[in-house]
Amino acid sequence: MKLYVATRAPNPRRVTMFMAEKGIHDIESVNVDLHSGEHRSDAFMAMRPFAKVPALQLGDGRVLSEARAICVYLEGLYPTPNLMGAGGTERAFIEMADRQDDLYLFASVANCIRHTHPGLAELEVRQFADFGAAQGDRVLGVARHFDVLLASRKFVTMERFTIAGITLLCALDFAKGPMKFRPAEQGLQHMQAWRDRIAARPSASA
Ligand SMILES: N[C@@H](CCC(=O)N[C@@H](CS)C(=O)NCC(=O)O)C(=O)O
Repeated sequence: MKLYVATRAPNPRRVTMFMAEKGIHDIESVNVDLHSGEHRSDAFMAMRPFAKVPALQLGDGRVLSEARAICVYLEGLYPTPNLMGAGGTERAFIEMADRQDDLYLFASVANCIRHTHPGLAELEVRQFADFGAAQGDRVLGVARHFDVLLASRKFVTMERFTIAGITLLCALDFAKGPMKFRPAEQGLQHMQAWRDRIAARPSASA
């Protein structure tokens, strides 16, 4: 199998961190240069028509895309440690938390950065600065919600580390770069403490 990733890109990081948590080391990693537009080449788009990373090419040639779908596949192949839930109830609660991270926080961070950062002008054609700024304001509102949640619990959901923690960390670390968003500077001490604790896991620097 081959995993197509890109340096510093947050969505591939969701998969590489997931793999590191599971101790998966036998999947070849192929770097795609987003800044030179390699993901829009005919060869890459033949495999991944939406021109995005990550993408996982299976041994039989089929290609899986979307970070969460790739993780579902890997969870099936490498079931321990369980990161996506054992049994329907756990799976549902973990998926709920993961999708909330993704749809409410990650997406607003990505929209803010993609629409306001000059370095991403070539990826986001056209940029809408006002929309980007409004999405940045939304990040703070969503982060406040997480701060309240994390005041009374060690993990985002369940009593253990799951894929929802990976998605939240990747979103926060993405915001830390171009948006310079640091929870502590916004008075979100619980979220900062959670972030620092999770960032110390070896998988976070995989
Ligand atoms: N929903 C997709 C998002 C993938 C995505 O947006 N990937 C970014 C890198 S983090 C990308 O490939 N961007 C290239 C572009 O937008 O042109 C997933 O979950 O994998």
